Amino acid sequence: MNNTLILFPFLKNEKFYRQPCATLDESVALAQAIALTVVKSDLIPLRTIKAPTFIGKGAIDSYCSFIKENQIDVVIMVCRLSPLQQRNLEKIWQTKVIDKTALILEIFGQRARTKEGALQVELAHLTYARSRLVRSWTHLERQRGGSGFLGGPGETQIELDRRLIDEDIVKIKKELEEVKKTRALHRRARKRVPFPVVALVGYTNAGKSTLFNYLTKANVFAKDMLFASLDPTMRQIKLPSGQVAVLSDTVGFVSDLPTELIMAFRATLEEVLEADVIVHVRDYHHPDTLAQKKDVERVLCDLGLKETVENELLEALNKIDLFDENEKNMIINQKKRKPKEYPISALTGKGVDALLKAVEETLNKDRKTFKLSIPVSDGKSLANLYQKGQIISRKDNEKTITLLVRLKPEDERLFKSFIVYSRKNND
Ligand SMILES: Nc1nc2c(ncn2[C@@H]2O[C@H](COP(=O)(O)OP(=O)(O)O)[C@@H](O)[C@H]2O)c(=O)[nH]1
Ligand SMILES: [Mg+2]
Repeated sequence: MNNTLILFPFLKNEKFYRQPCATLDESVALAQAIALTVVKSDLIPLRTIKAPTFIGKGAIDSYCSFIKENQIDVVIMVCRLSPLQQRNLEKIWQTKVIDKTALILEIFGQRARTKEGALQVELAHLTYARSRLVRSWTHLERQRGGSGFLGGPGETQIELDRRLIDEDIVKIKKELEEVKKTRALHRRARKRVPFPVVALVGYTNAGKSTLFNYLTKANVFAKDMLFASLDPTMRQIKLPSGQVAVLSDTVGFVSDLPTELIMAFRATLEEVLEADVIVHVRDYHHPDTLAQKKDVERVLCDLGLKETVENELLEALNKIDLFDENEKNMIINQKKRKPKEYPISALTGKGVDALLKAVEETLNKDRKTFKLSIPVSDGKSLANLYQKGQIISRKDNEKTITLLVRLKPEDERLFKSFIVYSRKNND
């Protein structure tokens, strides 16, 4: 139902900031982020852009039979198509064709977790639809109870007249104003997740989902449930000492993000403001890895996380397996390595333990250490303690269990009656 062909047409003579294959890889990761099955992805070098169809007739024809044989449901053109080009390609290929902006809009639409995020995405979508006069893709359609994601060509086309769009835009802008006014309130209300949140941020294709899967696979919780069914990008994990946290895979940064999507992107990323620890997953093997790092940090700072970026952002230098032995050793042993950088391979799991340990340490930075004595019979409090705190040691006596544990200040009162003594963390 969602077989996808991805094509990246680029001008041969144009100097590119990024390597075309890196852009293509990124687009594949983008498509996978909304569970499309990428059957094939190709670069299409162009001498010129053809006004009616963007790419030339030769290239178009060469995909006709492929699209048919592989039952391609959607072709993603990694470029900006005019409505006419899009329509013409759909006519020739007899399948749905979308461009990069529409793909990203779809991802943002699925990933917006806050009211503000959803509204910003809606606004970007309307603006996009308006700029193309009448074209729209799935986002609006679903809201209107249409046939849903990626139906057959033709049927997903909705004609929205410009006046209607304008009315919607005005309405949404008003709502946005309202939401912004009460933003802090909303945030506080949402802070109900009973466990600390660890957010993975970084560029698309850096390996966030691979790391997410690696970490959650080893941690299948019988009652993972709060989120699993609702939201595949949030899962419970167990940290090395047994403490429970929620891992959140955030929406990825995108190279050359279309400017009209910037606001929507930031609003969608705002969930990181609620994280207790942020892990910046970097594709350390990517030629632009430094530029990407700066980009991510700048956006985080803009979101109000300057303090975090400077003091406690953890960096996962991912894809370490792609370096040869010498390089790898150099990276791992680098003397000047900042304490917050952790070379890992999300694919093989190398280095992930050290990263997790750092996550736990960061999380517990401002916790106090307590010595507690809990009656053996009070299994409930004990279980609660294991979820809330970081257990340092445990000694089982006949009637009581004595534990050294780190707790957040706000959880202290829960275990007040069991406290033998407490001390500030000095590690
Ligand atoms: N060699 C290697 N490839 C990786 C590693 N982590 C992720 N990848 C690959 O990078 C691509 C993008 O990964 P993904 O997790 O989807 O990135 P995301 O967009 O940040 O979620 C996939 O093809 C992964 O298999 C790694 O540690 N080593
Ligand atoms: Mg991903």
